[in-house]
Amino acid sequence: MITFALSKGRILDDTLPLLAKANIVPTEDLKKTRKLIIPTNQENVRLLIVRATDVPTYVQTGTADLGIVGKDVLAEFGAEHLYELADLGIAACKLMLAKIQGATVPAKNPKVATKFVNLTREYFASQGKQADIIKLYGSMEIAPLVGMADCIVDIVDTGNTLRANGLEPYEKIMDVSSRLVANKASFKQKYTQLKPVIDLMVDSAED
Ligand code: PRT
Ligand code: MG
Repeated sequence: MITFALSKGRILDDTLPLLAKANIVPTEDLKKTRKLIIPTNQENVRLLIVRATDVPTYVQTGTADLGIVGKDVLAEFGAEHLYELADLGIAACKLMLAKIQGATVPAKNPKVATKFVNLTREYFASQGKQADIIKLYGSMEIAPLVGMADCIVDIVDTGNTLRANGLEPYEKIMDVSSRLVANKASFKQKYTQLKPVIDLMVDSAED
């Protein structure tokens, strides 16, 4: 059995065509079903539909052999625990520092709200700076508006969400796209089964 961990939302939409090119087609309409373990047309391939931030955990524990996850989530989790097999180029965006339009962020110990605590700490440390990091689980944009933080670290795509909240990006931390990852033991033990699936997905991602 090959088990894939995938997250609903934007990654899934871009992943289904890649799976289809590897001749892996879910037996249920993922837009409609409430099932979280989804069989496919291939008897030995199934999909687990999990939270985006939980994909690395499913793969690291070997519950899933393969997963597709944003580089942001992977880097925050600690990419060294998994094999990062390929950049699929899907769900592209940027991890950025953002602040209130026209505001200045204190040079010393700014208060930074984010769900990417590790990446934020590493980014400030790489610049020889410290930050007071405030962990949030979503809607980071609110934090500067209500005076809880000087700035935020969040994913930016079009920039519309920042603009709609009177914020602006000012430093890019990293470019993000989704990665195909594998459990280290599975990759070795199931190599002959996994190899063709990985190759087909990577080839179709490059097209
Ligand atoms: O929803 P849940 O808490 O389960 O997890 P999630 O919100 O992290 O999952 P999901 O499916 O929304 O995102 C999964 C992955 O998609 C992320 O880990 C990123 O790698 C990638 N991705 C690509 C994005 C975006 N684009 C994106 N625009 N993830 C989030 N956003 C959000 C962002 O957080 C912000 O609220 O969209 C808003 C910004 O978009 P713009 O276009 O207004 O700039
Ligand atoms: Mg979401």
